[in-house]
Amino acid sequence: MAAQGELATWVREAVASVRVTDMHTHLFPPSFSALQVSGADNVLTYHYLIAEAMRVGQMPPTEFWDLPTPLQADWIWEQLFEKTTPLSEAALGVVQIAQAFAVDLRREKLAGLRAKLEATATDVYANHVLDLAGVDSVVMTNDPFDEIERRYWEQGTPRNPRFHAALRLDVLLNDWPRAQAQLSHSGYHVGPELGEVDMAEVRRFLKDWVAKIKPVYFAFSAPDTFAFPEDSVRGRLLAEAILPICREQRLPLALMIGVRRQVNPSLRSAGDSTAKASMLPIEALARRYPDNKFLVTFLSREDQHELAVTARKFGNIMPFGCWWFLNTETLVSEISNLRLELIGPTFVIQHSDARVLEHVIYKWRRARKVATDVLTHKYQQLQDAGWDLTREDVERDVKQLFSQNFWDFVKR
Ligand code: RAT
Ligand code: ZN
Repeated sequence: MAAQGELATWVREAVASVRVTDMHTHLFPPSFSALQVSGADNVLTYHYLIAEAMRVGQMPPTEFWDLPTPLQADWIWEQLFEKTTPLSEAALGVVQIAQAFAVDLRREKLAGLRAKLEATATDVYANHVLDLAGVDSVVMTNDPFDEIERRYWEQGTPRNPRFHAALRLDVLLNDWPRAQAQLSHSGYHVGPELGEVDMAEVRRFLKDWVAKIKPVYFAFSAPDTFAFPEDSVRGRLLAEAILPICREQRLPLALMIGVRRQVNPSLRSAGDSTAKASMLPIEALARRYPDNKFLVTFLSREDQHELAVTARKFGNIMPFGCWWFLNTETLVSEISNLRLELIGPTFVIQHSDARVLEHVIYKWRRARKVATDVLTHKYQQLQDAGWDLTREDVERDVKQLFSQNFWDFVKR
């Protein structure tokens, strides 16, 4: 039996050294140069920080959007690091990125960060940043309806093997007129009616993209009003195209539910919000399609308990991460505790949602800190109950939570 200090050391060391699979990001490899995002100005103009800076400064959003990126970064710096103290999760994150690059942000300011971070990343730099974060590999968000991105895939652009693909189907499921126009343009014969023949063409499109990018899963985000089954374009596309192809290709479908897009359009990328959604569609999907696998995350805090309970009922549901507005120290701690209490270590503890390469540094540092606290407490209870815990147990659990559960589910 470990002494208390020893137990805490086991957990701290296991969590500090585990090689993470970051299963949902918006990162691209350096070879996708027009899409790859890194460097100080991009760190500062993260949409999480734009929303926060707008609360401090008085600039009308239209004026802000007209500025070139370096001036936007300067303005955000002034609001969040000079006029106020960077206490929010995202602002603290900037300070932690700076610390990882040995920049004393208070003294060297934004110029210091600009000097150390690479705005045009090479593979050497990307690998260095991932290593600093202890991230073994990341999963991208790959949109087949994005003109620029499509070109990279069609040219067979080689990529850093630490970047895995995921096929993101928001346009297909949330904006059928646009998807239909683009599918037709790319040689798939789909009319607006979505009859049998059109559906077969959508399936052909999905299979072509599986062959092209070899995704580890399909994904889409949906509003709080998401319903299933449903006699709608989305409901039919899911039932007749996406789920059958996922089954055939043995790919999970990731559902990200509860985002209210553009509640304040003037904030553009920072204008989305959250609302509680229903668990019934997830229950229906898992029950009706036992041969499909579902990676599931919800954006509202209120949905987290129901999700954990639903995962108890269906082994084909894998809850993942604490998404977006939930990725705060308080809520990750609460949600991770709740999940451990209801389903043990059988979930994916976190994903970063990094949009800028350097984000992985602070997002994973935060995730590790919270996980260390939560797990130490749980293991202590277990030991107090007389369970002879070993260091190997701790290492196995940590590996499962930070990487293995995801891969086992993908490969199941
Ligand atoms: O977390 C974010 O950065 C959001 O803007 C979204 O990208 C969200 O994570 C999504 O994948 O839709
Ligand atoms: Zn995301």
